[in-house]
Amino acid sequence: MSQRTTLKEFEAVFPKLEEVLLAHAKQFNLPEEYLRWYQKSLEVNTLGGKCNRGMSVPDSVSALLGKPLSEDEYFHAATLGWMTELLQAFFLVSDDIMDSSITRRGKPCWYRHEGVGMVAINDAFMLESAIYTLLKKYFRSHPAYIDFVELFHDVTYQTELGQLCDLLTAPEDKVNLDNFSMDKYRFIVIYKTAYYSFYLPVALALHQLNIGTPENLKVAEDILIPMGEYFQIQDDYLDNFGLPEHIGKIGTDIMDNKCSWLVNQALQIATPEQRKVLEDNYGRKDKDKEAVIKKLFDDMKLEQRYKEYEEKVVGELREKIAKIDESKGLKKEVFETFLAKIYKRSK
Ligand code: DMA
Ligand code: MG
Ligand code: MG
Ligand code: MG
Repeated sequence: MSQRTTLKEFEAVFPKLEEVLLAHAKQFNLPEEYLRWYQKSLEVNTLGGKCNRGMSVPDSVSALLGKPLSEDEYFHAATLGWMTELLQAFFLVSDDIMDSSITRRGKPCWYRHEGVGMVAINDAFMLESAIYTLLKKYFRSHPAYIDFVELFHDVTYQTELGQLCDLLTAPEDKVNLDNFSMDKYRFIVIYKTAYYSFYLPVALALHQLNIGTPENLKVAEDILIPMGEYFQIQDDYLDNFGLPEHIGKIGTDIMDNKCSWLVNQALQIATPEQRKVLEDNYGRKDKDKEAVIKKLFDDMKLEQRYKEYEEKVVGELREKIAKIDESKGLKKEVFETFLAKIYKRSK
């Protein structure tokens, strides 16, 4: 029987990794006060999240082995998990600058911390570099070392492609609703979210166990990419319908002119009058115009539309999972566990 990790157990691994990262920086004679800066950036940006992505690595390794992990297996799986959290930290620090966000995980975004500002850009790069420092330290002699390195590089690039499209479909100065479409939307969310949030943790687990064959990776990708698409649709839904106190961040999609799931759904069903309301109010840095759009989304019953979508997509995902052939080393449980973590999530 496999065993699920707890946030407490997972978080208990972080101090060791932090120590390794600080010792590594110290080797370059980084002055003490800047070492403290790096430490603060690591702690503020990497800790305090739900760690769904990170914990999915040990959970997947345990499910694939069908047994609880030894101390050493757990440490290595959790270390790979923390690398996904570092990648996430790198993306979030940059994403919050680009999206002009206010809060993250219930606190001001890192670039809005006293004295940080645009130093946050370099801090983001250093969070990314930390992945490779840890990978080299703990996995240099693992048979899949180069697969790990290439996986992180490929997934980072895929995420950057998604972010590019997310940003370019949302110009600050000109709103053009014709620019949005569900095809573009799918591209954006698959690349900016699904690869690093869903495919990455499971691919890492497969490589840790040396069963990251092209066949296994392909089966995993075919389920995890649609699962990640669903996850980002939840994120878009929560941006408007979630409670900031509960989701830890204040939604910005309407004011940011984002090609979000909600606006795409609204465009599909809008009457000419409603389309005019969208044209006149969407994507403006103006609280009153944002409120007009929020009201329109309520009137258009987008919350209910989202709930219908959720039931449909979860049914499809469960069907796909049920069809997995477990004879090549993959386990249905890997995907069932991941899906259970996000189904009907409210944060
Ligand atoms: C998330 O997009 C994608 C990345 C790569 C961070 P988002 O801007 O919708 O995320 P959030 O709502 O957390 O700011
Ligand atoms: Mg954002
Ligand atoms: Mg964004
Ligand atoms: Mg969002």
